Amino acid sequence: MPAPRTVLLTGAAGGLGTLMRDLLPDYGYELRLLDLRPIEGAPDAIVADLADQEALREAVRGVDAIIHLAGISLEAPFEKIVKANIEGTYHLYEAAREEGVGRIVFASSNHAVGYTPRPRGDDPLIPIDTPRRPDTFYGLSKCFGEDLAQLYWDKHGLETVSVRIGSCFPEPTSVRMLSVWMSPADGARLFHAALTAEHVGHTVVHGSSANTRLWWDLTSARALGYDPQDDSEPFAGKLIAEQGELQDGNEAHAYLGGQFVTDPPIWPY
Ligand code: NAI
Ligand code: 15L
Repeated sequence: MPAPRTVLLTGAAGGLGTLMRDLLPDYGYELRLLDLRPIEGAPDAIVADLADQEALREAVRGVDAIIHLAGISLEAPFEKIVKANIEGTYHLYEAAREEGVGRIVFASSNHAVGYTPRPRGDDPLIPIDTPRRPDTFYGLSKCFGEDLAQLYWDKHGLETVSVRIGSCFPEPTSVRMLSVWMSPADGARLFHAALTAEHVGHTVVHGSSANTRLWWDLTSARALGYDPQDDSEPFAGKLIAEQGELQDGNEAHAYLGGQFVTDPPIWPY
């Protein structure tokens, strides 16, 4: 597959979308932007809801690949999750199939497997084929997205890399994040690898930097050519001094999904 150049970035107004709008052009991509919300300084961005099938079909026409970030990114009532993340992702895949787009990079999440106990001591890293254990309706919608991706590969030959993103923010802000943080620069490296690796079929990868306190296995991401350069460890001293170490008896510290297991942040809209 030749390296894709024109890439539709859905969710381009969001936190991760904003970071990637800055970073991905350096890899030679021409980005077409889409979001429910207008983007300041980007008058050409497509303002559309994932429910609008006509708009999606037009948006994907002629692109080489799609990075699909749009959707509800926190916990929400089931009905809202169904509309944005389940039906919305289905509409995007249908548009891509109809317009012959060859590859999608799907923003899955650690919360698809959020009830997986975090490794302690000498426990092995969480493998990529760990059983699904969603911690929220939000995590459940990411399980759906991964299965949809598998179906569209098996049935239609549309390739996907599903990236189970840990926490991609400019800096880690909690002790848990020290283990799952993906620096924005490593995020761009991983998306670039996912867009350019050959013959990915449907591949699921963990998305994080090469953190000293890593909880999960990065082998399938590295197999795409991803070579993470960052580590959260320089942030550890300050965060641990402020928040303390993760505690054995605390349920919010017991699982990969952290606080999503006990008290998930709620989508505000
Ligand atoms: P965000 O909430 O900042 O951005 C999501 C964007 O999607 C927003 O700009 C919103 O307007 C747009 N959107 C929501 N519903 C839409 C709809 N129906 N139609 C069109 N656009 C819609 O989230 P963030 O942090 O940028 O995450 C991006 C993606 O990556 C999300 O799918 C999230 O689930 C996933 N992810 C992010 C992680 C992170 O650390 N930032 C971790 C794991 C997964
Ligand atoms: C996610 O899936 C969320 O979209 C993001 O906002 C963070 O909460 C992240 O997971 C996390 O687990 O830190």
